[in-house]
Parts: sequence; structure tokens; C-alpha cells
Amino acid sequence: MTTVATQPFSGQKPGTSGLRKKVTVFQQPHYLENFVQSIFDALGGIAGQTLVVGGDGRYHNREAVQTIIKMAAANGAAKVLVGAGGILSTPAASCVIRKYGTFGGIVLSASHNPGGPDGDFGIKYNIANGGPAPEKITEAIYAKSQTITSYHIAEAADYDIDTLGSGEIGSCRIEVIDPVADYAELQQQLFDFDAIRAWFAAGHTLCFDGMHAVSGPYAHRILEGLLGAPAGTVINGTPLPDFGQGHPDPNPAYATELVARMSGPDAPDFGAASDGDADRNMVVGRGMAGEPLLISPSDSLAILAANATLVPAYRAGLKGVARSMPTSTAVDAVARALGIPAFETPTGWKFFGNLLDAGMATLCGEESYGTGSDHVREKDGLWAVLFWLNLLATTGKSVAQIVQEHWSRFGRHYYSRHDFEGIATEKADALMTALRGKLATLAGQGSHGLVIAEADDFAYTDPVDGSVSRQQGVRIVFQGGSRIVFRLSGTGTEGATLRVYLERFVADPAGHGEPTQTALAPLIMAAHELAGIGQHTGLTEPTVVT
Ligand code: G16
Repeated sequence: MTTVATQPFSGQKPGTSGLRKKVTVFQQPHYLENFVQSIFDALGGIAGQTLVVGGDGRYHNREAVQTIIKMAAANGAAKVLVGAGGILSTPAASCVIRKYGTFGGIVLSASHNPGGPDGDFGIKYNIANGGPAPEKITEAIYAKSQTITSYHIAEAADYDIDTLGSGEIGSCRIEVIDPVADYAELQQQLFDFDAIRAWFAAGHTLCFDGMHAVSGPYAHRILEGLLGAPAGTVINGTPLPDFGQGHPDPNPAYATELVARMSGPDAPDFGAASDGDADRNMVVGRGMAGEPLLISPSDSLAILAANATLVPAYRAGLKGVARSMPTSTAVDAVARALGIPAFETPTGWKFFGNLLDAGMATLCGEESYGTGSDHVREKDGLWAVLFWLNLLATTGKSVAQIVQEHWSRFGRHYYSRHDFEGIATEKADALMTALRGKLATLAGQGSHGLVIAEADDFAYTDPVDGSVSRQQGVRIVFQGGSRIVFRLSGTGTEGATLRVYLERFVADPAGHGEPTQTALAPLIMAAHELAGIGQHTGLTEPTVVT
């Protein structure tokens, strides 16, 4: 065990979900070590504790796992549970932390960001409830990283993380665990696997795109193994360090192979994709005239909430639902009908943790292709796919029928997010400052046939611990309920990304058939005008539309 002198790196500030930087930044000597020691120090030390370690398998994952287990040993941890091969999907890490009651865990992932030597890497700490550390802990980690002078590490050979079983580094026990087993067992407790098995046996079909990321081994074992889906149901199911040079973000812009397979007359009944660390999901049905039916994440959350009692785990009903502020209000309409509370939180899964722990919410979701429940404390991609499969199997309906019936009952919330990426940080900040500066004067103003009812900068007071988070996004609400939300992404690694979230509610089923971007056209024009996107950024069109 040795102590190494070091100096702080500026900028080790966790964003929306942990510290995300270029691989080359993490490869600098002491960079990862400083951050890991800062985690341990912010927690008051880890002597005698058990930690979970694993990641999404991206480039630099294996090296980082070795560093962390040697540092855990040198910091006096009693035990480290590490996923074989250094692999643990984000929801599986949450599951393992909860199941074995560990002190917490370190999850290595930059989620949906591209990987490889020139790609991104990331690290975050999850607390004993299995969820991402709340802001008070991430701020303490950052503070420690800015004053750090040394770290502790074992001078040991690399540990064999590919063989299941246990051994030691010094007096620290290292246990290499099957990364899929605990997670698969939990899913079997939640869903009606017999009904889903019968659905596949009857010839129904699914295409699950693992995007060469970490969901592959989980999807192969659960869908093709336990549920009997035919081999080939899972595509791109082998995790690769650079995700096959793809962008492992399950949305229509990047999951192009899935969208192509879901087009045309021979499309499978159901399609889904998951991201780098398997916590996100995109779900797709077979649409009309060969067009895939892309289900917006906000709609998916609302549909799961409305039908939750068809799933064994939620048969007794939901305690409440929660969504991030920019997520559409479709789930709020369901909550009203069910007579349960709907919570609106800032962007970031960490904000759902207290609500789930307190039993105030059962289902949570975000527009950024994330859905989950109180079974773990992370969003869970494969869980959402199994939930949909359970609904398809139990109702005997098609995806399109379920979606149409939902809209007929609750109305349709047209929704889209326009991203403007790669903006110089000072230009993006100037845009947001200017927008914030005029919020007080906006009510009553008209724009492209819409009249502004209210405008504010979202602030959130956590109903459980009273902590306050300010400046969480500018919202402009129009008469009739349409909304535009503006905020800057907290997960990028290059410049700034402006996210513009657009929502329009149409109650009458006669108006449910428009293409989304057409239905939102007046809001899109209003967004450009109100924020001066072109003047501030030079961009007249978004770089990504989801
Ligand atoms: C993370 C967070 C999500 C958030 C998403 C996008 O997801 O956990 O809560 O919605 O980032 O955040 P932003 O808009 O700030 O880029 P993931 O899947 O990247 O871990």
C-alpha cells in the first residue's frame, strides 16, 4: 500500500450524471486516481466497507476498474464486488448495491456518449440506495478534488477480473461476480415471464438493438435465454470498447439500424434499443404504411403508468409518478385520472432518489429516453422493454393499438427535443442570460399565433429533504398548455449543447394524426424568435432532433 503525492486538476466537477470527459483527459497520470480518492474522502473514508465496481465496457473501462480496486484496497475497504470483465450495466450496478446492502458503488460510463480512444469516459458514485449520489455529495467530491494532495493505492499486479470467484488484494476481499445473474433474477420477480414466453412462442417478434454496448449480454440472457425469443432477436449484442464506432444513443437519429428494421411490411411486432450503459430505452412499434411508430419517451412513461396494474409488480397500483421538468406532461394526465400525485423534478435521475426512497413515487421517467421504477434507483432500459412486452402479451394488442387507445383516452402530447450542439460556452451562456433577463416581461406577449401565459426559471425544492436546486431550465408556457423549455445540457464534453424542448397538447382524436414536427411548427418558430438562437449561436437548424 502506498501513498502518492498529487496536485488538483481543475474541472473535476460532476455534471448531470457524474464526471464525463474525453478518454485522453482520464488517461493523464493521477487524473482518475485524484477523483476516486476525492470520492472516498468525501464519504469520510471507506475503511471496512463493501463497494461495487463495474462499467459499460467502453475503452479504458478495464484499466479504470484495476485502478479503483487497488485504491479501494489501499483505502481499507473490506470487500469489492466487481462485475466479470469489469462489466456492470448502470441498472445492474444499482441492483447489486441494493441486493447486497453495500456501502455504495462506482459506475464507469459516459452513457450514450461515443467511446474509443478519442471518445468519452465517465465515472460516478452511487450511494447505498443504489442511486446516483445527490448534489450535496457530488459537491463535496468536487471540493475534495480541488484541495487533494495525495492518494492511496496498492502496488499490486492487475487482478484477474475475468474469472468468477474471490481472492484478495492485501486484506481486501475481491469478489468477481456474474454481471447479469442478480439483475435477471430481479426482472423475473417483476414481470409475467410466462405470459411473455407464450407471446414469443405464438410467433410474435421483437428486434432489440444493443448498439454494441453493455445491454447485449443482459438482452441475450433474458430475451433469448429465459424468454425463448428466437436467436437473432438481439442485434449488435456484443459490447465493443468503441461501440463499433457508433453513437450508443437510442433515439431515431442514432438507432438507425433498428429504425430501418422497423420499417416496411416485414417489420417485427416490437422494436427497442438501449444505450452505452443500458439505462436508456427507445421503443418502436410497427406503424402504418411501412412507417415505424416511434414512441416518444414521454408517451412511453404515460402509457406504462396508465397500464401498470397489468404487470405483477405494480398490480396494487402506483403510489405516484415523477418526471423531469422538460419531459412532457402526458404522465400528469394519467396521474390525474388515477388520483395519484405527479412530481416534477430537475433533469437528472438523482432527483428521483428521495421520492422513490420515501415511497412517494413508483414510476419515473424522462424525455431523454429514460424510464424506471422503485425496483432500482437508476433508469433501466431492459426493464422498460420487459414492461412493454408484458403489456403486449397480457392485452394481446399491438403497439399501435395501445398507443392510439392511450391518445384517445388522455389526448395527445406532441413532443420533440431540438439540440444545438457544439456551441461556444460563452455564446450559450449569453443566450440563456438574455432569455432569463426578459422572463418577467413575457407574460401576455404573442408569438406565431401563441400567447404566453407564464414564464420562469425552474427551481425545485425536494419535498423529502428540503434541498433547493435553482436555474434548472427556462420554461415558457402558452395559453392552452403548450410549452417550450430551454436549458443547457450537463452531460456533454465539448462546448455547450442548447436543448429546446417543445410540447403541444391536442385533446381531440381528430387532430392526432399530424407529423410531430408539423404539429409543433409554430412552437419551433416561437422558440427561435424568443431565444434568438440564430443571433447568439449562428445555428439556424438543430444538429439533432429527437
Ligand atoms: C443523464 C441523466 C438524465 C438526463 C440525461 C440528459 O442520463 O441521468 O437524468 O436526462 O443525462 O442530461 P442533459 O440534458 O443534462 O444532457 P445518462 O443516460 O446520460 O446517464
